[in-house]
Amino acid sequence: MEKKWWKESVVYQIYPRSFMDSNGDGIGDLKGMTSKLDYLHELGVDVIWLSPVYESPNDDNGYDISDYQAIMDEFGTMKDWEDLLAGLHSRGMKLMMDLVVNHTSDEHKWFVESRKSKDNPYRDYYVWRPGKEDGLEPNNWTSFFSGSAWQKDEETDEYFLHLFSKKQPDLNWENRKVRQEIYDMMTWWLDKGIDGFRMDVINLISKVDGLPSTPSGKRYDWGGDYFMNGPRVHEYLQEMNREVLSKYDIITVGECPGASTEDAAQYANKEQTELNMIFTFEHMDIDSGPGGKWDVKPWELKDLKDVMTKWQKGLEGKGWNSLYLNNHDQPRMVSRFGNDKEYRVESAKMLGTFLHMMQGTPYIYQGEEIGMTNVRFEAIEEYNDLEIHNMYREKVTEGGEDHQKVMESIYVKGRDNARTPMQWDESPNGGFTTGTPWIKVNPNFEQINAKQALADSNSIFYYYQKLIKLRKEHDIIVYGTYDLVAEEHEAIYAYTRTLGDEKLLVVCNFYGDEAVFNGNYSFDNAELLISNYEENGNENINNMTLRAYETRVYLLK
Ligand code: ISL
Ligand code: CA
Repeated sequence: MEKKWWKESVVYQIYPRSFMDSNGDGIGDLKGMTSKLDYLHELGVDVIWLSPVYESPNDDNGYDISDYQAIMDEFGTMKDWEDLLAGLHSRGMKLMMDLVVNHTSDEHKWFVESRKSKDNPYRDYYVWRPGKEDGLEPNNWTSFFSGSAWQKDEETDEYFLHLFSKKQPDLNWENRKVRQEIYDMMTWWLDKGIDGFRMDVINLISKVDGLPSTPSGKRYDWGGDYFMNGPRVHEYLQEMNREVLSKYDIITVGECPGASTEDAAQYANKEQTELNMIFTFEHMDIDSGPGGKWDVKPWELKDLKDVMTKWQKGLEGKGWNSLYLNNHDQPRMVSRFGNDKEYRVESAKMLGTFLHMMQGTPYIYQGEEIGMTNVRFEAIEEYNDLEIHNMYREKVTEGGEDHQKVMESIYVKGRDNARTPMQWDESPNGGFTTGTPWIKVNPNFEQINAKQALADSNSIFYYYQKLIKLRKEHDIIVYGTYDLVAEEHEAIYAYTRTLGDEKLLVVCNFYGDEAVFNGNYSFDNAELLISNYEENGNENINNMTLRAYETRVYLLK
């Protein structure tokens, strides 16, 4: 397999609003990030992915951009951003910027113009349609954030499309001028020295011709089939690749909800005519029932095995995976897939091992490296996320559903679980701010914080440091071929990686009870590369008893 630096890298995602506040206004900022670069360098990560820091009215915390070439005032200045970039580069780290080009903010100058009149030169930058004769929206699609995907604009009496909030109008990618503006903007950032892009919902940019309603006949319905992996998406990405990406040695990852492994093999094809890799969502859906994200059901290990194996094998020799268990849109991984009570440390380390030993580029989300957990706020008002508020309004305020039941679903799935401030130390507000934080700090900050982790040689932090270091020492961790083993085991997820004569055996106990793993491996030498427990004398790799959430990785030669 072809060697690439972005395959050998580990990425760390920063959610700027919640990382570190330098000036006491309660909002994380660029200077705050720069003050923590030594911390990130010590962890050993190679690339920082910054969630959006561009000018934005913050309807969706920066994913609604009003100027792609300016920095949000709350986060600082362009000079602060340049200092951050220089600070990263001087430590040998790289910077990946978020690229949000499926939509802009409705306060972007293009949209301000576009809505003025039907013959405005910017009209066709967005997706405008007249309503139906009966006064209904142009079609029955719902937005990701509840309600119709259309908003009527009084100025011209037409509707515009917004797959996300009504302050996030969708750009019209069919318009060549729109694409050119985006490519020019990307080139401008690349020429400032950035090292790559994470592309927000990039597989939604091409909509099916005619924007048809779904066949269900429902007044509002999920229209994903008409805009996920749409008819011209590969054409657009190949054009972007030719005109921009191929001219730089960068890392690119496309966020692609609803993409199959076949789609991914095209987006992340090994000829590299589109992107380096994509984010899949399939493993993020295993705890959702037929009603979608908020229809919470317990996840099953069998489903996790099926989905992860499908992606590992599905891209083998064809593309490249990205590996993640949480981000700013998802609950905390230790609360979701591990045990955030008595086995918090053990299970966080197990999950990290499980992920980092697979084939693909691992992504760490801020706070994951210290085992931060989900949060339970009493009142709906304590939440900030518009997805949560829109859903609550639709279900409880308007729909009459039970308040407590909906709150329970927020405790499990709400995006704000990931957005509470980074917990740096045991001082008020976890050392995140000297002021009042924009969203409350998780009350467990006195026990769980970076200062505590740095003082404890057995911490999750140092365990992650070791995982990252192992990746640099063993090609097999990056390039080895994946195979699931002990497929039917109900408690253990085990797999091997193979490269030349070497084999890696990764065994993970996903539960709090002891579990036995039986293998049939012949080898001259088995080296324990990493484990989250002290060795216990039971080192026969063909018959091992794993303690609660125990994980072990052996190199067999
Ligand atoms: O968060 C989700 C599940 O609740 C997803 O549906 C998410 O909205 C989707 O993956 C797109 O996410 C990205 O684009 C959104 C933004 O709100 C997210 O933060 C971003 O990651 C719109 O820009
Ligand atoms: Ca600040």
